[in-house]
Amino acid sequence: MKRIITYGTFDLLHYGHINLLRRAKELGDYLIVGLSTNKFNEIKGKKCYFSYEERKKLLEAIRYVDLVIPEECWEQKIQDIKEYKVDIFVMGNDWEGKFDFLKDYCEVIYLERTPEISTTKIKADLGLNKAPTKSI
Ligand code: C2G
Repeated sequence: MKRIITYGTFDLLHYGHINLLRRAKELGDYLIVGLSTNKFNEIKGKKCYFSYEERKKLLEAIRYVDLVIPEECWEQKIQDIKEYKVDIFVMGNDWEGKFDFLKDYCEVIYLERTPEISTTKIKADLGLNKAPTKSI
């Protein structure tokens, strides 16, 4: 049983996220997703549209995802890899090289990012980057 782990915010879930999760799962048999909590997103400087619980529900509905765990800090990855007996750590290549220190604990693979889509682009295209409008 080859166990894979990846991490992210996965806000406004889109096909770029799905492409990543599908290819991550194809590398093994069991995919764990470390989902950034609301608090950790503040540390990452990310303002989420969906709450942690809402984002967790969406991820758990994806056939490629076997387990969702909270990602509360940058430093938990080594502990997670040991605790969940992870064989491969996977991230999109916008993180290329950033997690190479994990090679002491498991294989590290960076997968091609889906170029044309991002949560930021969705928000911009929908004009959601402005201050929230008052509900009428
Ligand atoms: N991703 C992708 N293609 C996109 C958008 C995202 O492949 N068009 C990938 C990212 O490379 C990442 C994953 O989907 O591997 C989740 O992306 P985000 O939710 O933006 O996660 P991020 O904020 O990068 O958080 O400790 C790691 C961090 O939690 C990663």
